[in-house]
Amino acid sequence: MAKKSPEQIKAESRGLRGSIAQELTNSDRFFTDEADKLLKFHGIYQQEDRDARKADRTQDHHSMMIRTKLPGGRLTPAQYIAHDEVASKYANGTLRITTRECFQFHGVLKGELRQTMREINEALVTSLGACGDIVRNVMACPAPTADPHRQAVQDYALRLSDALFPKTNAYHQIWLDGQPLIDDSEIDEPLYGRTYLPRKFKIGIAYAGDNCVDVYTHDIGLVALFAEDGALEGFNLLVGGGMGMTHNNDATYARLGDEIGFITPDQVLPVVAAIVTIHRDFGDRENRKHARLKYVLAERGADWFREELAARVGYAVAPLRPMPPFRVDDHLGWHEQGDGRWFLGLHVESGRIIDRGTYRLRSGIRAIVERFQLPVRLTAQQNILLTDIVADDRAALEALLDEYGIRRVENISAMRRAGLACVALPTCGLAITEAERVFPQVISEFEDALEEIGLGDADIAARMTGCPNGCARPYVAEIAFVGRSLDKYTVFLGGNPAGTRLAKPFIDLVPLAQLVPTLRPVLQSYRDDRDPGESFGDFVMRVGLDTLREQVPAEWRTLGAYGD
Ligand code: SRM
Ligand code: SF4
Repeated sequence: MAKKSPEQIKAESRGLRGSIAQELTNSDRFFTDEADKLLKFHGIYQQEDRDARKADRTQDHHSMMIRTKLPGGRLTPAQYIAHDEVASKYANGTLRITTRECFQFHGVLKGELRQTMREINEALVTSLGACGDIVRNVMACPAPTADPHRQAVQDYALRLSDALFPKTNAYHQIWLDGQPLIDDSEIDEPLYGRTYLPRKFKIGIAYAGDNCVDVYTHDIGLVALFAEDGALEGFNLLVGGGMGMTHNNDATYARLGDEIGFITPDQVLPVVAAIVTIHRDFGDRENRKHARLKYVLAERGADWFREELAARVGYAVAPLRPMPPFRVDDHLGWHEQGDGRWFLGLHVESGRIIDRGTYRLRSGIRAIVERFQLPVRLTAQQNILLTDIVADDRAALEALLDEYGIRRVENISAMRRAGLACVALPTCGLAITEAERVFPQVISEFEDALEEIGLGDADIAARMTGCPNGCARPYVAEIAFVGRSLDKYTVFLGGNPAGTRLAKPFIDLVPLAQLVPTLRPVLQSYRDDRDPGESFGDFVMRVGLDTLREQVPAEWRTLGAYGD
């Protein structure tokens, strides 16, 4: 029998049911391909531990990754503790903060999947729509604030999430009721329709001036603008950003969102919903590598898009308003919230909340959240903010950080703070190279090199991904290492610290061990020839990649797939 296309599987799924419930009751350790595709909409990825598979091909190594959906990255103390419990009981004992302010569990066995999902749900957290061809977790700047206007901006993450939530009751029936199956009645998805979206769809909300969510990289970016008295005026609307691409395929590319116009607060929900329908109706349903909204924008143009949007909402959006320049605030360290309380941003290397030797980050955060009952927020840089801390508790909290060996941000280099790495091996089925597991060492090498050449604690944003899909948004970093072939990376340079410019391919097929040594002469040039206050990314673009390429060994200079 011919394999069904993703579109056919969605169309025949009866509101994302397919055969998931039946397959849950069999003794197989894995789901069929069709069920696997639908599971993604429920926030579940079927994976195989690639280390284990390499070591022993005679055994089955399937397990599930579950991604919980946390609009604006927010969790109550009880929700955080529930996540921590699930990580111990059903997953691999770690919690993974994602680049979209969600949590992921890795290593959940199929036989325990339903119970795991129930326990997540009991904490009033869902995973429906965390993955799949649908609107994903809506991100917003997570920094707590007592300013009601800024809070209103953050609340849009929740409001948009609710408004764009799928209507199917399959999630409830499969995971929570646990009935064999179930209700085949026609499900009305007024927004999505029977085939949902052609591809994933992402929304990020930033405050003007703080680009901590990489607002130009989403399908829709909203930039909140405030009047002089602090009131929320509305949002500049950016559409058609995206990072994913494929090596050796020029038809795929990373793209920054187009600046479409300005919308008032009451226009946000209808405009965003209308844009989702534009993707639904115009996104490519034949070729998944060409299905994101960014290709509609790139091919039809921003003017066409404005007209199409106006036709759907009944008015034209106003012209873009001036914005102050962006910078990126990572929100780490101690900050006042404005209501007499404090929040503390803790650095989480590559987002992995884990206990390792005397560094007991997971136990420490759990102990702190439990003892002080602190709400938690996750950041787009894969870090965690402990919030609503009363001043009198600060000393006791600091003592707990010491007890659990948790480093303060003051003791972490600027480069490590700014770095991001995707999950990659061993769980990601698409990884070509390592990322999360090797990135800390790459940063250590940078720290040594910077020290040796006299650049000290230079603030350079580097990111690493195990393939070109771009999960750590590498193409807006000043330096990006993108998995290319076994243990070899394409190096991109020239994003800016504000995250508003795309980096360009610099050198190719560089082995992991050669990444930092190869870039050393470029860092030396930066030391010698930079203008006062000039960032590394700006320096690279001013001097030019061709000039800098002359400084690296000839063997890495051929850009092959990327042309030159
Ligand atoms: Fe991603 C696929 C992990 C953010 C672009 N991404 C995957 C999968 C599910 C692999 C798969 O399809 O089998 C990875 C699971 C790895 C694992 O073992 O956990 C994966 N993506 C992640 C996370 C966990 C990376 C991280 O280290 O934090 C992020 C989860 C975000 C979330 O909570 O929703 C994650 N992925 C991103 C981002 C960044 C963002 O959204 O801000 C991007 C680039 C932005 C974009 O979408 O353009 C991104 N992921 C992709 C793509 C390429 C999409 C494309 O348009 O080409 C894929 C592959 C695909 O969809 O076919 C992918
Ligand atoms: Fe996997 Fe590639 Fe995403 Fe990294 S960038 S998590 S390797 S899909």
